[in-house]
Amino acid sequence: MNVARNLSTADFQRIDADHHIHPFSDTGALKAEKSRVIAKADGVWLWDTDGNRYLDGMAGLWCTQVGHGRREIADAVHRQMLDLEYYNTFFKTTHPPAAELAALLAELTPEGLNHVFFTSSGSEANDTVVRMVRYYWQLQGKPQKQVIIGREYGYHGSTVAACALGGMSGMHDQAGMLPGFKHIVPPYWFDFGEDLSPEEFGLKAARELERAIDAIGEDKVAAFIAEPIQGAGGVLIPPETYWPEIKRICAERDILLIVDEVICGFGRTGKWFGSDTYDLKPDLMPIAKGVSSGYLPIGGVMVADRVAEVISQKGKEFYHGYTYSGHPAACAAALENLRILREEKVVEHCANVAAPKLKEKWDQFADHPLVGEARMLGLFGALELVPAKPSRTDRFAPVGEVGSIARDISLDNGLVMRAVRDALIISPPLVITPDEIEDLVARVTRTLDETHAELKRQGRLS
Ligand code: PXG
Repeated sequence: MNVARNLSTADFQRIDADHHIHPFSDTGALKAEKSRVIAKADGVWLWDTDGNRYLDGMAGLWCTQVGHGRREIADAVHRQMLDLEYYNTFFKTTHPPAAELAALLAELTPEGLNHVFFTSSGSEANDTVVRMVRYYWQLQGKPQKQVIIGREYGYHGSTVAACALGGMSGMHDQAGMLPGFKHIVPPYWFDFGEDLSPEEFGLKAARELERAIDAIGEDKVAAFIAEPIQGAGGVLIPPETYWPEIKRICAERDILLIVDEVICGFGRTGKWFGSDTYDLKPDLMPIAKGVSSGYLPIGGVMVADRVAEVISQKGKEFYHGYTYSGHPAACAAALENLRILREEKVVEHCANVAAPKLKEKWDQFADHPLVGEARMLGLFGALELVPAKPSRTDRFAPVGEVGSIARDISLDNGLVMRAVRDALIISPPLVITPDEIEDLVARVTRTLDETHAELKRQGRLS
């Protein structure tokens, strides 16, 4: 594996620690800890440079819908690069893959979303959202409508505007908060529900939007942004009452609805989009990740006809764009990935085979002494780790330590899960087979048992 450059795992770890600043990582701690060096992947499996094999329970980073190592995508990108490796889409120019992908996305995304602005990532998509929303309201003669309301624990990316849209307080503390953004409570019953039923809490959380609009003034509020299910925030599946109430409020108020489908899109919820699962009609819909299964970086903003028409009929030049908007090779990767999703009926496999099987097993984890809640929809879920049951208020302190311990034990068991606070998160490739699900579940079981034993040893459990 390392023959080409003749470097050992230790060499990679050393040059990486010396020169590479990693995203969302504690650089100092990482130097001491040594990174895993992932060198190969196929299907749901990853291998590191020492030949250890891991089941990729996070689909890369919530993106590898069709699994790793699909030669057809590599071949499509290779062919495209030989024809046209790069040209821009500015100044009255297009190229075949960008045009084709735009039309295909119009076909696949929910009704009424027939236009796309291409970006290279979800963060760029959400920066585009901020620019587009403000431009839209200017064109509507309401330039004072600028405030965008999001949610605590929302994640919309890491550029400056996307960070402000999101509700991660640690990020705001480092980045500084921009004016014009507001966050309301997330529909996270397990942590915020107090003594309400999930249904009562869903209504209460949704009505915070109404209260926020009133407090800020409807004439100043441009839009509400939300993920159908909050991913990086901890796979927060809203109570059933939540989205209908949000829809009612958005319909009654003069604001746009932005549905961030960067994680939920392209099959994760068992339908093509989270908007299909919750019957949402977004005005703007950022996408990324699953559109290319992560094979090459590409994202975009799907724009509803009613917004696109205002921009094209009332607008002039929209001063916005990225060098790589609609990059030909990235579009080719997306086109081939979408062909696979459709022709191999990957979303149907997720909905009818993989998700029901994983959910049946996942629900049983709720009986484990360490698990306060096991939640799952489509092919993503979370296990809330708690010191005592059935309490939802008694949590480990400091928050996050136990999650990290469990995540590390999971890796030792050859399963990549992610820890969010003290929840373990899973989001495997959508093509995962029933046998691989059995394997995954066995590794989760071992991880929970070993974490339980380790916490007892540390005296964190009575
Ligand atoms: N929106 C959502 C809903 C996301 O989850 C972005 C936008 C930004 O996309 P880019 O492509 O700019 O990263 C995301 C990204 C994690 C994790 O640890 C999650 C994301 C990215 C990195 C880490 O859960 N989501």
